[in-house]
This record gives sequence, structure tokens and C-alpha cells, in this order.
Amino acid sequence: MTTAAALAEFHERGYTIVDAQHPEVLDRLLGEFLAAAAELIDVPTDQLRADALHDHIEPGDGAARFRLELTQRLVAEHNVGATVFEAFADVLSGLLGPDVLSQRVPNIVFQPPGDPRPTELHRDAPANSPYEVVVWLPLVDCFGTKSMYLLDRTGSAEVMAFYREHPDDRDGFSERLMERASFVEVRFGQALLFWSGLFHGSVVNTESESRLSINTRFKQLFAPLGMKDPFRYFEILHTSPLTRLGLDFQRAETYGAGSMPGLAPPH
Ligand SMILES: O=C(O)CCC(=O)C(=O)O
Ligand SMILES: [Fe+2]
Repeated sequence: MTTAAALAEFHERGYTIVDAQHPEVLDRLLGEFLAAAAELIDVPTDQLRADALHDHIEPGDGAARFRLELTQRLVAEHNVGATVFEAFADVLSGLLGPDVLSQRVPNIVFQPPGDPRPTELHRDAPANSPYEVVVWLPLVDCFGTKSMYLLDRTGSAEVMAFYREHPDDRDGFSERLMERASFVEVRFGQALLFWSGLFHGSVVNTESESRLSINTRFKQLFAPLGMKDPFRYFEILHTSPLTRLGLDFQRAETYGAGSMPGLAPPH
């Protein structure tokens, strides 16, 4: 799919599944994940497969602990957000323009078969800004219950309208939800890019393989915020030359000329 087609599909459905523009970046990322996981569970890296992690980790508390420790380690050692952006740079730049905020601490999801804690149905916005794109990046091939379900733009709007009109009809809501939801098939090497206004969630993984996936968010620097503290939740990833001049100017006006950093190198 061309970048233009992916952008058009994103607008129409609220999501698109795209191949990485730079698959080698994802191979590197998977290598970093496996190296960190191998150290955590004390198994040689070459004996570790991401979709067989359940051979070494108990579902439930064990899986939750592993997820947290893996997140801490990766965030300390790597800029996962920057790497994810790089792998899908053209389509993400098309959605966001040159001034991009990146979620500081990406979420890592580990769902071994039978894990009792899938992700409940939710939308990321309005807690997050409706101007955010979520990159849902599996490090294994995802299909069926090993994956995630989501409702497209129309489906999400329909179930929301039903809920507003019948706030107490849980069965009616679930029925409509199940009619509209589809499990996405996303292979390693691809990502699901979705708009923060879509409903999504997961169920107990009844496949025989583990899911290891990342989800992280990008937002245009000047787009309206959600309820998350922007400075704790995001960091600046890219800025245009014009934005850098504007930011330098504002900093100098606010804090005095001494703080003028001069010509920052382009990045
Ligand atoms: O991966 C999942 O099961 C849930 C992910 C999610 O909620 C998100 O990416 O916003
Ligand atoms: Fe979510």
C-alpha cells in the first residue's frame, strides 16, 4: 500500500495496517527485546522465541511482573518511541507533520495463552487527546484471540450513540459491540495505526502462542491536549526548523536573552 493510500484508509476507517518502511529497524527492536527478556528470565537469547515466552513465564502475576520489568529495562536503555517512529516514518509524518511528540514510556503487552488479564474495552480518547495516533506494534504474528479487536470509525460512533441512548442496556451494547468488532491480523513487520477515538480491547488469548506487543502514541506538538500531563507523558521527538526558531524565541522572551540557545542543530 502506498503512503497516500494508508493515509486515506486511516481517515476513512480510523485505522490502517501498514508494512514497515524500514523492516530492519524492527528486526533490531525485536533483538533488543529478546536480549532484555533473556536476561530477565535467565535463558540464552538464542533459545528464546517471542511467541514461546510462555514456556518460561507463568500467566497472571508472573506475566504482569515480566511486563513491568521488561518495560523498565527497555526504557532505560533504548528510545523505543524513536525506533517505532523510524520504522513507519513516512506514514506517521503524513499524519502528524514535522512537529511530533512521542510517548515517553511505551506500553508493552505480554499475553501468554490463557492469561486471565486481557485489555477491557475502551477508547484512548478522551483521556488521551483525540489528536493522537496509536501505533500498535506486535513483535510476533498476531491473529485471532492472540491479537486485539477494534471497531472502525463508524462502528465506534454507533456503539457510542447506542450507549448514550441506552446507558443501562449492557446486553444490547455488547451485542452491537460484537457485531462491529473485528480481530485484526497484524504480522511482525507490520503495525496497526489507529486513531485514539476508536473502541478496542482484547480477550483471553486462546491460541497456543504468546503475544508480545508494544503500543505507543504520537501527537502533533501544537494539537490540543488530552488529560495526560504533556510533559510527563510525552517528549519532543522532532521539530521543524521554523518551530525551533519559535521555541527559542519564546524561551528567550520568557527567561531572558541569556537562555537563547542560538542555532540548534537540525534534528
Ligand atoms: O494490546 C492490547 O491488548 C491493548 C492495547 C491498547 O489498549 C492500545 O494500544 O491502546
Ligand atoms: Fe487502548
